Amino acid sequence: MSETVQDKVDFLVIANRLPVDRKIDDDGNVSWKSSPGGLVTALEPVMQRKGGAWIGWHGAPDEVVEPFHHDGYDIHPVPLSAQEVEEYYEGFSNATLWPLYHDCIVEPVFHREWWDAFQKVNKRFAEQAARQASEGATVWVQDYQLNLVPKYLRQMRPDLRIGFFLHIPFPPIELYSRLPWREELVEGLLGADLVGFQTPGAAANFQRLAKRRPGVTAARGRAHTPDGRTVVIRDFPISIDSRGFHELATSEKVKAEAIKLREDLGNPGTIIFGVDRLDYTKGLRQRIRAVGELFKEGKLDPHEVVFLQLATPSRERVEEYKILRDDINLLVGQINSKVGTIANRALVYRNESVPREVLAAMYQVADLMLVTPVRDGMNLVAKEYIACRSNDDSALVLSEFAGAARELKQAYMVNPYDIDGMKATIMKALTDSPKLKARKMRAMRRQVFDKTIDVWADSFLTELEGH
Ligand code: ADQ
Repeated sequence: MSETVQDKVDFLVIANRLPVDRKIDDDGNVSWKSSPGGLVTALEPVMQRKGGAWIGWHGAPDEVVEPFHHDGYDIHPVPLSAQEVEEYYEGFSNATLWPLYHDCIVEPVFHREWWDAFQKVNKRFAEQAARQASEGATVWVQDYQLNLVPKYLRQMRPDLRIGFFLHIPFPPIELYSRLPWREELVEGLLGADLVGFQTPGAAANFQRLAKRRPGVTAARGRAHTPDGRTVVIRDFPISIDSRGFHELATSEKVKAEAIKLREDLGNPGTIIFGVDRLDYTKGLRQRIRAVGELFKEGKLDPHEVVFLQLATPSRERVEEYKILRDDINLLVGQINSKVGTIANRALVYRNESVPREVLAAMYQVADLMLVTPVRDGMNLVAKEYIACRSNDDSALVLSEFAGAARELKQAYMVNPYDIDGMKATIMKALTDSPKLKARKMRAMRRQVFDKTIDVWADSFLTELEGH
């Protein structure tokens, strides 16, 4: 396969971010390393097979980076100015669409100048794809930041096969209707041949909206547009590289890491674990409050039980995220000042991101996993935990508002808004018989190992290419 960047390719992925991170060594040499993520793992082999390209932002503002070849496929960095990062990314994507699509848990912010930037940047991504795609190529657009790309790209290149996948929920019409630019965004997605969602409910919400567009008819997962096209609307629940996670978790290195971790935590009898991006959709406030109360009421003994919560800093320049960070710090401090001792903290909270091996070790030592989002498209953490566990004596507490709840039906389900209910379910998950827990874990493991990330990518692309 050629090592130089190709003029045109048959397969393109467009995502807000590139699948690579820049590394600069001590001598100032620059190299790009694949970022360890499920999407990259799933799509790399497809792109290598088809000779593809990835279009996305490289993560630094006000800088033009030339295209380059990486690990068998091409990378085309799209430049963004600092103002565009503020308005298109932090603004419209993460302070307008993100909260709106997550049931308005926090108030979405509407600014006309953010909308202008959103359109401009989406057009830039579409133009880049239009330049790189060969006749009849397949283009796969990822996520809400690029909501308008299918329509723009269709206008520029009607010959292309265009797929779009939304990684986050799609809200009901009553909430969506607040959006001043709702028509344009629905039209944006209708530019695709295939629009994929995490759950059937999200697909149904979009279908209802599509039907309202003048001249559009939509039923049973198909919308017919006035220009004579058929848009398929369907759910494709995303998953993880289950075998990869399992192999990592059972490697000697991770086993050693797990022993060390357990020691660092004071060799407690039970470890409760949570790991999330520090985001208000993840239900951290509710989860920490519930576990804190169980400690305060003496139902959990801080000499026996440790709650380890990891939260990766995220979107730190968006106001709601700063408020959340401060709230959580306060809550953790309040709990630890009342329960446990200096040597024995009940709640170990780390506001950082950890390498994959460390995360796998944490899943390995966690007797109970808490995944309690107030709304989540899928939630990969729940699936990663199942894939990493070789020990059946463990339990997953899962919010019914995560897309994953549709598949991991044997989890201990909770409504995160119901703190008492969540406390009771946590106690049940800790005290149920090992036999019952083992049965639940086995059923969930079958699910996670059957429906892996490559099954997800293949089924989406098979549907798109058969269009
Ligand atoms: P996210 O909202 O980012 O994804 P999630 O699906 O849980 O949520 O994925 C987070 C990923 O980050 C996981 O792979 C997890 O292991 C990793 N991670 C989190 N905290 C970490 C830490 N402290 N250190 C290291 N790694 C950490 C969006 C949607 C989800 C959807 C995914 C994929 O919001 O609903 O499941 O996309 O479609």
